[in-house]
Amino acid sequence: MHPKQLHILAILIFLLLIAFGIGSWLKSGRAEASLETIEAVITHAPEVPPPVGRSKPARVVVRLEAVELIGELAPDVKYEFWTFNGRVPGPFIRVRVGDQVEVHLKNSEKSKNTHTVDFHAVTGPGGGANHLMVEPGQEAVIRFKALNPGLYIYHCAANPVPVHIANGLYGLILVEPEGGLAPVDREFYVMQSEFYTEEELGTTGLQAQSSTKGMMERPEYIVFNGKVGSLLESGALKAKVGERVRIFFGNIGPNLVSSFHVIGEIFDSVYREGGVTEPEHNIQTTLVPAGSASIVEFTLQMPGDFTLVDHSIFRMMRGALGTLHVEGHDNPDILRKINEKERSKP
Ligand SMILES: [Cu+2]
Repeated sequence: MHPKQLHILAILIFLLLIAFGIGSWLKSGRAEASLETIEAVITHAPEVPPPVGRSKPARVVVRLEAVELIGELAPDVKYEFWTFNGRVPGPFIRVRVGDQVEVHLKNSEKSKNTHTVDFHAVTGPGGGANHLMVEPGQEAVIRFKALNPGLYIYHCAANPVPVHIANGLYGLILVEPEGGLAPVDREFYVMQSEFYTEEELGTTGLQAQSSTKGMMERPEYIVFNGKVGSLLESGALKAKVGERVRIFFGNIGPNLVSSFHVIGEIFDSVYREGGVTEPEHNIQTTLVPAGSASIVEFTLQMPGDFTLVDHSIFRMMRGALGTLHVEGHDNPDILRKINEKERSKP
């Protein structure tokens, strides 16, 4: 080939490559722009947002605010919580695989500390935490693509990370698989965590956070949904005989592994460590690592009170105790007390 022809050929290839590059750039831009924008429905524990119900990905806007406030850790026991949206745990976020999640993190102007979010559902350095680091009164925004379905933890990751987690900055995000999860009658959001205070368990008044006890892994309080008794009495979870229940159970730690168990129930299905592929069946107690989550499902056959515990059972004395109150018809074929006459004789 003549050198001049070669030259022209090279220019042509170069132009083609540019055209192709611009084309695919425009295409990806169009794909991003064509996504419907939706404001996320977010809920506080034990409420769960409704299923996503979308067959296509969307851009989902999630608004979080880091707020430091004094609240109740146990009756007459106060603690300065660091929260997302004023509550511990933070809101439940529900999206679907392929969604583009746009997270707006505001740090309240009343805050004294820098905060951020590390989403375990994010693929990328720091789970987004580097981009979301915000000073009091500031706001930062990220967009991430939900690549992997599952139930994930999110938590603050500002320095010192263990203290920001220990003070209450965590929550759960569910990334639904294609087609969503199987429908159930009731869904609940329960999250276990520890609190490390200078003063002993039950000391009244405002408690000081203790990093020394945190490092020794010696919590004073181990609770469900941010405080002792949050799921007891008027806070009990409620359902009816015949209903199928799903519990999204998170364990942030910061140190302890949870042996999650519901007294008097067997989990028909457990999606271990939050993976929403094939569940395990007929599980009595499921191990939930610190910084992980599990989805458990069961159908209610009996009325009464079913107790949620961490089966490292002394922890119930530190607060890890909840109730699922079930109403409906009795089922004596499954369980009943029998009288003297009915007893089988040897
Ligand atoms: Cu923080």
